[in-house]
Amino acid sequence: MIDQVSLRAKASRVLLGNWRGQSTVPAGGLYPHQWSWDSAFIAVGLRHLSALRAQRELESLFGAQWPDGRVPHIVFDPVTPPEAYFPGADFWRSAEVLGAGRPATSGLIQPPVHALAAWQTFRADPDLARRRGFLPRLYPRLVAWHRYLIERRCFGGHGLVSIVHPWESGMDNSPAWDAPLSRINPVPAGEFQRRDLDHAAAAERPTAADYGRYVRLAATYRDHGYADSLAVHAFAVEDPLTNALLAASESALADIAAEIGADPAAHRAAVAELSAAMVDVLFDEGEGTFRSFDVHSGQSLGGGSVAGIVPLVVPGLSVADALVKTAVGRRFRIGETGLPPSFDLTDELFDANRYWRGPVWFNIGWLIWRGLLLHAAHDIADTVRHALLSAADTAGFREYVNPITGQGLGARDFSWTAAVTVDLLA
Ligand code: 9WN
Repeated sequence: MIDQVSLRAKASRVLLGNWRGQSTVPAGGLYPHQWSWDSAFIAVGLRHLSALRAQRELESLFGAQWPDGRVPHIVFDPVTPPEAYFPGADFWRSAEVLGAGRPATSGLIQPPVHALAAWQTFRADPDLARRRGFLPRLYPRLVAWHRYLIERRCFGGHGLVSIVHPWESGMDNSPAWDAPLSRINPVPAGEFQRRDLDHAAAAERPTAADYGRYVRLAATYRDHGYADSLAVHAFAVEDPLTNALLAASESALADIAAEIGADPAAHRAAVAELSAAMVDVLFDEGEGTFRSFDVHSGQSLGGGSVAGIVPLVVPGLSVADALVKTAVGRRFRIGETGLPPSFDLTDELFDANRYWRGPVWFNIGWLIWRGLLLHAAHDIADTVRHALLSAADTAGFREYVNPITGQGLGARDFSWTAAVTVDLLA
């Protein structure tokens, strides 16, 4: 039996403890800056504790938006020592592209869940949001962000967004990326110094070979001035998670547009177009899941990734029933455990402790919970909700947990684990 009052108090302490004045760090030691999709999930939880802070969380992130519309995946805290995280601001050198006087950032992106978070944040306190002009100020920035994705990242000709680095997927070392990554020549481990292993066990993090390839891809992008073209990007993948969150965020943008007196029609049309393209190009009917599409090889990737069932968050998705069936089937067992593993439990690549190759992540659990509710799978949604709350409580707001034993893994006092907890309790 969960003590909801005490769990909320504990989660609030974590979330407020990671607040740094204008935004929240994902976790003090391992991730001492602002991360893009973390801030969105954080805002969803923070809105119940302080609607003002939740608005600021998103405003500070969009304050670092690039002129081309991209929202960088990391916004560096200028007072945190450079050696606290690798790759830091000195690696990305954003000032060389943006000029001086702007926040130092990375040049990659992360999944576009921000409009969804902005709409939820607005709804927590509409009066405050209206007084502060929260949505009228954020809306054009959200539109520019989505436009960057649609206009600059559609490499496959399918009307779908490509990610150009595993870090952009948010699911860094998912087995789904093994094939495209294997073509990348890794930077030798001696040429850079990882900092993550100062804070988390090596067996719970990406391997040295993964990191060498991450660094190669990021350095190549940087050395081309963060230009987006297939000639620059050796890794270009249409990922169901990114595209599903874009569709869900376009739906939220339609609500935002209606609230501020703009025309929501284009956003509604975008939801329909994106979800039709996803079903057409990425849906694997036989497996009942979405796969990624590798633009360079023309191959489908990663049928075992939980990213394939996250499109449940898309309103009106035509194949939602098939996804629910997959979610409760033997590969994910969500109906029994309530805890979505990040990779197919029956696949030989499943690794219960290693980052995005098996463990349960709370932001993904939250998205699936929302998706199940959206498609009227209320009982399963309730099982997921209870299991997430209990796992967050037992493990102590860890970054991820082992899907079989529930053992806590990765960072401690992880912000989005706490944020999701607060939202699930609301
Ligand atoms: C690289 C901050 C981020 C999350 C990602 C997660 C992890 C970073 C890292 O931490 O990635 O962006 O250093 O491993 O994979 O989803 O946003 O919490």
